[in-house]
Parts: sequence; C-alpha cells; structure tokens
Amino acid sequence: MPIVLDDTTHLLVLTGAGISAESGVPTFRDANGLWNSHRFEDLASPEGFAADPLLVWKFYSQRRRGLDNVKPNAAHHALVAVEQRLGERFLLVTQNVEGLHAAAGSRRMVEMHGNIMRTKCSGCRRTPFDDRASHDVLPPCDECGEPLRPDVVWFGEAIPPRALDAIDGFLKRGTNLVFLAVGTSGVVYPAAGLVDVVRRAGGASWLVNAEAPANVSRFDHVEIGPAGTVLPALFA
Ligand code: BJW
Ligand code: ZN
Repeated sequence: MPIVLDDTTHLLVLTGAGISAESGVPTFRDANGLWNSHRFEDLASPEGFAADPLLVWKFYSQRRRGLDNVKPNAAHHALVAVEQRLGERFLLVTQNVEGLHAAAGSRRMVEMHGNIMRTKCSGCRRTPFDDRASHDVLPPCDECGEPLRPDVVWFGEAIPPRALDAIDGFLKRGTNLVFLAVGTSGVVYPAAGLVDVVRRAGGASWLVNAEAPANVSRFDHVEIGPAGTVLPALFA
C-alpha cells in the first residue's frame, strides 16, 4: 500500500543502518552486525575511548576504508525523489554516519549521530573537520595536544542540538504529519522514541524494515522487506 502524500503532508523520515545494508555497509545488530563481533562499550562510548583510544581509532579507520567504494542504493534515491516533491514539508533524520544520504543528494537532512568522515578534538572546542584518513596511530590535536576522535555520537553523549532543534521545528510546523522509519532496530534512544512523539502529535506512522524491530507495535503501518525494493514502491 503506498503512502498518500498530498499538498499538506509533512513527512518526517528516520533512517538507520538497514537502509545502507544493500549498499554493503554493515549494520550493528544483525547476525553479521558490528556489535556482534565488537563490544560497543569498548568502541562507542567515551569510557571505551579513554581506556584505549588507539583501539577505537583502528575500529573507525577500518570502517572508513570499508566505505571507499560504497554507493547509495535505490532506497536512498527514493528519499531524494520524495524530498524534491515535498520541499520544506520534508525532513530526513538519519542515525547513519557514513554519508550515503548526502551522496545520494538529500539536502533537508540531519545526521543525528554525526559523521564518520569528520574528526574532532576530544579535549578542546576546535571545529570538527573533514577527514577521510585511516589513522593507525593516535592523532593529537594541533591546538591542545589531546587525542582527536571521530565526530560521531557515542552512548551517553548528547545528540547534537542542531539535530534536535531541526526535529522540534519540523514537528511544530507540521500539520498532516506522517512519520516513516526505515532500517532501524528501534532500541537506541532518542531515535527509537520519535515514533511516540509523532503519534502524540496526531501523526500517522510507517515502518519499513527487513524484520519486525523492538518498537514494531508502535507503528500504524508496517512493511517488512528490503528497503531498496519496498521504499521505491511505497512512494509510487
Ligand atoms: C534492514 C535491511 C534492509 C537490515 N532493509 N531493513 C531511554 C531509554 C533507554 C536508554 C536510553 C534512553 N535514552 C537514552 C538512553 C541511553 C542510550 C540508549 O539508547 N541505550 C539503549 C541502547 C539502551 N542512548 C544514548 O546514549 C544516546 N544519547 C543520549 O540519549 O544522550 C542523552 C544526553 C543528554 C544530555 C547530555 C548527555 C547525554 C546516544 C546514542 C548514540 C548511538 N551511537 C551509535 C554509534 C554511532 C557511531 C558509530 O557508527 O559507531 O549509533 S550505536 C549504533 O546504534 C549507531 C546507530 O546509529 C544506532 C542505531 O542502530 P540502527 O541504525 O537501528 O542499526 P541496527 O543494526 O540496530 O538495526 C538495523 C535494522 O535494519 C535491523 O532491524 C535490520 O532488520 C534492518 N535491516 N537490512 C531494511 N536491506
Ligand atoms: Zn584540541
């Protein structure tokens, strides 16, 4: 069943790792997911980084290398086409850090968990900078000497205020609100709670996922299947 998008629809889309799976990017919690072979406490938390920063850098460097020849898929492109139809009545919120939505051409988009291709300082407020390098030694900050780190959001860290403000602003503006979550297991907050926020605001909720995730019962419409096939058909 397609999503009906009329002249008043405000569409808020949340994506997770599953939307990039068909591009060859590993997810986190599937059978071959990153958190099945690595302890997320060691690699995706400030405590893990403090305990062994080089281990963390090597993990992210390996993931950067794995993105060298990765391209957006039909699901990323379908979201670009919908954005072009809806204009400012569209907002894409992604938990993904690999930049495939931007590569596909999405512009009304916030990366709520940061971007793996940027680096920031763990010690000072220096502005994050683009960085595709693979660091197998620990890079120190030019300005304060503390270790640099990837510009991603680890467990226990705050979501960038810019991302939260964009979501709040969109929800306040939005009449005839539709929420669509794609390829996310619904266990990481605050992203997993967005469906409830939209429902409280009277919006309809859709889910496209390869399997039923943790928060499936909170969606009005559920389409189980690969995003690259289901999403283009959903907007047909
Ligand atoms: C397909 C498919 C195909 C496969 N097609 N589908 C409330 C309740 C409980 C806990 C908390 C809470 N609020 C906060 C917390 C704590 C914590 C949290 O949520 N913990 C829970 C896990 C228990 N949250 C946080 O700490 C967050 N921060 C925060 O809340 O700050 C508060 C604060 C305020 C002020 C000051 C300080 C703090 C931060 C969360 C950061 C998450 N970071 C990571 C790592 C990012 C960097 C990196 O990439 O390494 O983000 S963890 C990882 O999980 C990554 C992802 O973005 C995130 C979500 O994963 P995702 O995208 O859902 O992937 P998967 O693998 O789980 O699922 C993929 C799905 O796709 C599967 O279902 C497949 O079936 C499906 N799929 N192929 C369609 N082809
Ligand atoms: Zn610094």
